[in-house]
Amino acid sequence: MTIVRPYGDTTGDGMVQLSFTLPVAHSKVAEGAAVQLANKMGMDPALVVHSKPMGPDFTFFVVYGRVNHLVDTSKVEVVERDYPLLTPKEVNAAVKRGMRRRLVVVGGCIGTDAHTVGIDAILNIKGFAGEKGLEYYRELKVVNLGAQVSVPQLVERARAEKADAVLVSQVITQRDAHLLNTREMSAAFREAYPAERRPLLVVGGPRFDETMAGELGVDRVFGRGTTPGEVASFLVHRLAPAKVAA
Ligand code: B12
Repeated sequence: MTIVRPYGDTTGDGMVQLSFTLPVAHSKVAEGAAVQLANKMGMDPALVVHSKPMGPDFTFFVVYGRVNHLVDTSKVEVVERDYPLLTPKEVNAAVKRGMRRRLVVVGGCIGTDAHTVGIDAILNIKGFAGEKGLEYYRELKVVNLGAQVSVPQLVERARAEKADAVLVSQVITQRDAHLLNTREMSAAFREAYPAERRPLLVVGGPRFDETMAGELGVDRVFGRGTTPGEVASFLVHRLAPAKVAA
């Protein structure tokens, strides 16, 4: 069974819920406009189940309704994890054997982005979702540059620290800032380093498409819900691979 439909009240009834804001003052007309939009998007019938003024000139809506579209799960393209998940102990052992020195990670939020909670979840010792962050790993040296790091600053620090991997977080996606900043960052590293010496480039954030690594010029993209263990395992997989199995 690879063909599925959304589920609301009964299996396969096609019911979905959608939220959005229109630049229209809260009114009956605004609600009608919301239904019209939902209809044009293929929801029929569509019911406004929540509407709330967002200041005097905008309205936020939640619309519930039926779509007729089918989804074929056999045609879905995703990035599956193609490396084993290791424990901190296994990561440390692999780095020690494979690199014979600590693996250096430089991380931060670039551009004007000040959302540090995500990168801290990965790097800080306290970690995320019950897992310790990369600072906890004895064989990893972590340099967390924090928020609003410029690309030149990041490149300079990566060089100074002899970084093996550079971890960048981008949470703000307004006007595709996350994509533009990531492309700028990866181009700067390609210019600053000979290909074989360039550090591994990793970006993460809640609204990245994980299939876009190649397009963005980075080695891996991590999306929402990423845990530090996944990142540490990936770093070892790419930087000390042969030794993982040893
Ligand atoms: C907390 C927060 C803030 C705090 C940030 C505090 C801080 N020190 O980080 C403050 C109040 C400062 C803030 C400010 C702003 N914010 Co804000 N903020 C949020 C909020 C509520 C939560 C973000 C968060 O902490 N998530 C928790 C972490 C753990 O999740 P995460 O970031 O997704 O990280 C995980 C993964 O994505 C991944 N990951 C992330 N980074 C990386 C990096 C690597 C290398 C890897 C491997 C993985 C990885 O791993 C993490 C763990 O799983 C979100 C809304 C939301 N609910 O998400 C809005 C939100 C991100 N903010 C938003 C906005 C608009 C702003 C402001 C512009 C508001 C304003 N007008 O001033 C400013 C911008 C400031 C700036 N210069 O960046 C918008 C962004 C919209 C958009 N399309 O870009 C959001 C989505 C709210 C909204 N719905 O409008 N914000």
